[in-house]
Order: sequence, then C-alpha cells, then structure tokens
Amino acid sequence: MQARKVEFIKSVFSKNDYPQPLSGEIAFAGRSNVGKSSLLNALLGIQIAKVSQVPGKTRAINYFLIDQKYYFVDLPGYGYARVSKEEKEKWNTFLTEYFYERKSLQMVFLLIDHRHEVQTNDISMVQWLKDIRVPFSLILTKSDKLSRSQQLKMIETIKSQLSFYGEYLYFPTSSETRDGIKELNSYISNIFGE
Ligand SMILES: Nc1nc2c(ncn2[C@@H]2O[C@H](COP(=O)(O)OP(=O)(O)OP(=O)(O)O)[C@@H](O)[C@H]2O)c(=O)[nH]1
Ligand SMILES: [Mg+2]
Repeated sequence: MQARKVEFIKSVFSKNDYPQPLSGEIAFAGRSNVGKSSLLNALLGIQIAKVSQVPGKTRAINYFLIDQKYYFVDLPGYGYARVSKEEKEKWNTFLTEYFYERKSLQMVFLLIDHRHEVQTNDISMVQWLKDIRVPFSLILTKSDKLSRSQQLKMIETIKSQLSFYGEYLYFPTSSETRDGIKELNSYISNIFGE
C-alpha cells in the first residue's frame, strides 16, 4: 500500500463513538510499548501516531484515515503493569467490545517483540481472537535489535510457541530500519483488495 493522504480522525473512548465504517479497516494490537504506533507511522511514512518512551501512552482507540477509504486503528496496549486492576479491566472490556462489535474490521495485526518469548497475555490474545474468529497475523517488532541469526532463532521459538493455536503469517519488521515494511505494505494492499 502506498498511502497518499493520511489524516487523524478521532480518539474513541466508548463503543458508541466509532466512525462510520469504510471499505477497509486494520487494527494494531499488542502489549504496551511493543511498537504499535511506530509501526503504523513506518507503514504510512509519516509521524502521525504518538510514540513515547513511556509505556501505556495510547489509551484510546485512535482512528487514522488513509486515502479517504481505509482505517488504520491504533489500539491501547495491554499488559502494562503500572496501572490499577480496575483500569486494566476497563481497557479489556473496551478492547473486547471493539473486536466483537466492529464488523468492518478485516484484520488484526498482533504485534510481538521479536526479541522475547511469547508472553502469557499474548497467548490469551491469540486464543481469544481465534475463538471469536477475527482474522489476525503476527508482526514481530524491533527486529533491528537482533542479529540475523538471533532473528531466525527467535522466529522459530515464537512460531513453535504459537503453533498449538494454528498456522499464521509472521512478518518480522523494524520501524527503525524499515526492514519488512515494504512486504507488510504489500500484504495490506492485498487485504484491502488493491
Ligand atoms: N529499535 C527500535 N525501537 C522501536 C521500534 N518500534 C518502536 N520502538 C521504540 O519502542 C518504544 C515504544 O514504541 P511505541 O510505538 O510508542 O509503542 P506502542 O506499542 O504504541 O506503545 P503503547 O501506545 O504504550 O501501547 C519507543 O521508544 C519506540 O521508539 C523498532 O522497530 N526498533
Ligand atoms: Mg501507542
């Protein structure tokens, strides 16, 4: 996908507030700080989603409009330790509602840090997306922090950890060096039927 025009549409804080569905919608999910906003920016070639050193920054569902046809949706990160249990539950409910109710959602990109083994809450997410039949693909982030041989080793580890849940596509990426960004953009074009 080669985005021509990108606009921030809105931050959604409640399920009654989603923008009108368009012809395509992809959401970026994953642990807090995994690199969702950075990846979205790298794919679009513009610094539009807020990136921060402080985890737990993206607290709303943020909608970005591409070429007046498609949405990229930056979701709040999960698994951030330093928030109250109550707050966590609020976010979980909010995310759950989005996945259940947003019929125009075509694909979830589930981001996992390429450097680490899959965490329990990532596995819960995989299990859950599978159960409710939302299509998803796995995006490995921050690949630049690994050597080529470490990358290959970790992708195998991650794949084998998740193989129990089914076969999925894996895209190693780096928002820093742009490795894998072109490949992911081609995949997005396919999803959007371009
Ligand atoms: N080296 C490297 N750093 C990255 C990459 N992607 C993101 N980062 C860094 O990781 C940190 C978190 O990135 P964000 O894009 O804000 O992560 P997020 O998943 O949107 O975080 P929340 O909104 O808090 O859930 C920032 O300091 C980024 O600069 C990458 O590909 N390589
Ligand atoms: Mg973010």
